[in-house]
Amino acid sequence: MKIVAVDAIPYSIPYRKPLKFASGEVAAAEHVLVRVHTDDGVVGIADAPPRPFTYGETQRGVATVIETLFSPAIIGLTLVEREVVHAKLARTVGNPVAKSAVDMAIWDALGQTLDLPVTELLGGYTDRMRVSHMLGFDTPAAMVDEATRMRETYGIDVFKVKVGRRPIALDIAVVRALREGLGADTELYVDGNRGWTAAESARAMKEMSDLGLTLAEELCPADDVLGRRWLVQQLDVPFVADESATTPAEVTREILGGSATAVSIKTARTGFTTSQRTHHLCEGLGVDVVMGNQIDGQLGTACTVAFGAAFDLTSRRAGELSNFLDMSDDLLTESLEIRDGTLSVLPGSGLGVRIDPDKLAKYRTDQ
Ligand code: MUC
Ligand code: MG
Repeated sequence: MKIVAVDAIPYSIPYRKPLKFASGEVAAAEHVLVRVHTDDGVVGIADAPPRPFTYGETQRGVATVIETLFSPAIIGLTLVEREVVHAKLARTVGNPVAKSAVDMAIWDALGQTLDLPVTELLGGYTDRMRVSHMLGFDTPAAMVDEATRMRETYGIDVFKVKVGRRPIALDIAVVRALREGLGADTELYVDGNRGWTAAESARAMKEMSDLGLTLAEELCPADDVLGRRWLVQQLDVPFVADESATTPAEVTREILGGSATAVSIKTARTGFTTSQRTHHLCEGLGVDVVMGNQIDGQLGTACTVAFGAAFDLTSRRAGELSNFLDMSDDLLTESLEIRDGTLSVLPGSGLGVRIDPDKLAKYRTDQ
């Protein structure tokens, strides 16, 4: 159970179609595979997707902070000393995605060691989640086509629509086309990635008030403190904090300050250990949770569904679990399968996933 080595392996897999949104664009999964090795020969794995436009981390930075600071700090600890690991990693400021991958790889190794699924160690509430698909910027017709294809092929009937462009009419036209094209029963919600001002957000939400949206996420910057509170007070749907609530402390600040009324939990940035803290906080505060997507590949998605399925609150809403479908390939030996709009937790101990060594050799960029 003792940690003897930690690897951080950069790799790059192109997307078939880049995902575009108000704060950036992702054309390739330039992530870091993290492996935690124990003295019993167990290898836990997790994925770190650097998102410079959200947290300031880069692929090289993630690999370097793990190799130079995190690995020496945790070698010699055992897999059950997760709070000691948490405290040691917390001595470095920031780097949420790098810390989270180390944390989740330790949980995977622990699950394998105990021969139990991580999702059961976390909470074991259910074994699956409904899937929400995220639609990046495009023309109304192309976005309706993509949503229709997702519904026909995978049974997905919940869509998060990226908004935040100017003029606001561009995105309103998309959401209206989606509602008309998909019908009244499809769930639609919007995510602005801070692209609009509070006033633009209020106007857009008013103009879309007949479209039956269920959530609005991060439409304007949380730093515009009073504008954001003013916006949130006038909405009749939960307002989801994503980039503005990346730690339990930020969640507390956003919710108690009236700047959000729901929270996106992303395992890519809070791992399992801190996501547990955020979940318990949201439960105590009585706010909705969405399991978000950090534009994850299959390994990251396996982590999200393992956590989301572990609790009642996190499994109630559809989780954002499908963006890996846009990647041209992946690293796992067996592909995740979305069926009838649902993704099941993988069976087996730990996270239940294995890396294909040929694929890793093909896509790693450090050799
Ligand atoms: C999301 O929910 O915002 C896009 C940017 C980011 O930070 O995460 C993704 C999805
Ligand atoms: Mg978001």
